[in-house]
Amino acid sequence: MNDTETAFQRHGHVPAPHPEARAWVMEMADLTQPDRIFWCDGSEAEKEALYAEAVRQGVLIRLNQEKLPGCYYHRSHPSDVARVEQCTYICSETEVEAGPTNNWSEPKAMRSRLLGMAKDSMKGRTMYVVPYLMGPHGSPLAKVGIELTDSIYVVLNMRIMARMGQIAWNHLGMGTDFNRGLHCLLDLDPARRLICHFPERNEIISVGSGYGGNALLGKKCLALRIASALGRKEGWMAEHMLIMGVESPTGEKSFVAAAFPSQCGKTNFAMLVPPEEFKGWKVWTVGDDIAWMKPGPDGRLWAINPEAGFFGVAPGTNAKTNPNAMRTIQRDTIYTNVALKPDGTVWWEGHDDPPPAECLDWQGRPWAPDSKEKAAHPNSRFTAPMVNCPNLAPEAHDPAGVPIDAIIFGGRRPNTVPLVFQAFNWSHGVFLGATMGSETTAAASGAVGQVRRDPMAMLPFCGYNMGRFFRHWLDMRKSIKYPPRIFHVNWFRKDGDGRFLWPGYGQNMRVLQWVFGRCRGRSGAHETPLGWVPRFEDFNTEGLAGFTRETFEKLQAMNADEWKREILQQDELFMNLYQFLPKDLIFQRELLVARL
Ligand code: GTP
Ligand code: SPV
Ligand code: MN
Repeated sequence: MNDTETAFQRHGHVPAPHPEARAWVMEMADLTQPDRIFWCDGSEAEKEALYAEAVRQGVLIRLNQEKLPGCYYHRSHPSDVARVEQCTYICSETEVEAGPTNNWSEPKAMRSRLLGMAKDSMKGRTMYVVPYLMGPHGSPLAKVGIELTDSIYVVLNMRIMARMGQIAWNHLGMGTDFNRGLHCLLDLDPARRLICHFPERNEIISVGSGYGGNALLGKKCLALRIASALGRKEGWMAEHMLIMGVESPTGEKSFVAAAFPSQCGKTNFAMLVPPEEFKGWKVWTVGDDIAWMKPGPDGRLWAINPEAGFFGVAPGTNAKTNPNAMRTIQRDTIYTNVALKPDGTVWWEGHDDPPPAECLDWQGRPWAPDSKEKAAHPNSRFTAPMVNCPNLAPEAHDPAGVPIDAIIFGGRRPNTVPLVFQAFNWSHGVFLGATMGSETTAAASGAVGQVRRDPMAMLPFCGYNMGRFFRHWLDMRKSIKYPPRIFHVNWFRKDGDGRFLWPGYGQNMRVLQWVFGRCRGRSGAHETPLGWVPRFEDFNTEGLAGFTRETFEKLQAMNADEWKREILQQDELFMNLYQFLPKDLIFQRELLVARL
């Protein structure tokens, strides 16, 4: 045994201080029969031992440590590169509780089926015990989870994405309120892949996938599906939202939360760098994927980012589109399913560097610029600690969170939906979120580019009945004295030739500035059937070369025929949810039809 292995082995004897947690770990170990149990403590020494072990096993490749210090490379199984919505289940006591938009399975039967699959599955392997904290230590909103996994890759990702190790035991104390997550790789056979949630037991069992949202149980499983169900009971909200701060040249600061579906621009918007013309404006990142929000004693809505890292989309990320992300991922980052260059650095489509003359693609096959296939998988990702982010808001660590002034909904729509409009009021804003549509992306397995309804960007993540989720949104208004203003955006509208009409990325600052002004009663607007919109005069186009009134009008256009079709598509979702749909939303639909 070499030194690394000795250090690695030693952790097998760290005891859990918590009797109830320990009993559950032992019960799961009895079932899965690992050769050894590794209790993660979250320390630096442990981190080094884990990386060394992952490299030894061939799970990770150490990247060029001069150019990318602390960075590693991973390829997942080619059939295991995205979330799998068809294998994701909400196992609540009743089917009604899960609602028409979720897969449901009877909890007892599903649980025994899963435990049957997990039985003996860790023989010859290590079971890692990963205690983790979602949210800043000491925050009343923070939650503890324990993930048991036989994937060292999952452990190293969880270590970046959550506050992992001793800090979680400290937060838990002798409390018994923790999420139980069991994760088994099995043989990665897609036919034996199941991601199951038991909201009533605060439990998650995931088998057969080692990828992202399927396997990092703190993220979509706990922080969205389980947490959304808890939030409804306890009067708070768990949302698929980025959180960002905007500061004006005079030092006024507002915080914004925005829900865009997977691969629709949250990371990019959260890390936005204002264009040069915006002298003195600053944007701060609080989070890029998940927000937990609760009314505060001051009557405002307060939000924390439960995560500690970014699991971001690599393709399209470069120094022009997202310089803050590029700087964030220069160190201590795990790259998954991107291309590997001969010098031990990485590349993807839309990288700053030109396509490498030669490299290995995401499946490890030789790739050259004339290759027909993509070098990086469209859902390839980086896992990076948030403390690396140059514009990280100091408030990201604040247990109290940040007060939200604006909520923005948005989707990926090549037509129909204007660049920006504002809801008339909270109920209308909830209607805008509830009726949101967006093109599907590579973040989930299945067809890409098809418009579907994705209410509040939560279709794959709401842990209970979507109709009741809308009701909860409407009800929240009663406990928020100063509700955030609600907006809708679409960065993705195209012209007749299929080109984006809006430059996007840093230029989204112009939309943000209008939103900021609206929250302070400053920006002008005029009323339309869809909501309040900026006139050309109300919208800052200074320095935006070649951007004319005509382009602006194309971006903001509301076409009656397109909107007829849109309302019919919205009706489909409403019909599906009919018996659970709050009357207010049906009323909002009638009002919209009347206005149009
Ligand atoms: P998840 O991590 O899957 O939840 O995604 P996300 O919402 O954080 O999406 P992300 O910011 O990673 O963006 C996904 C893709 O959209 C990337 O390829 C971006 O380059 C692209 N994108 C982001 N913002 C814009 C924009 O303003 N305009 C255009 N045209 N594309 C954008
Ligand atoms: C998403 O799909 O919305 C993600 C990536 O943020 S995953 O963690 O895989 O869910
Ligand atoms: Mn996401």
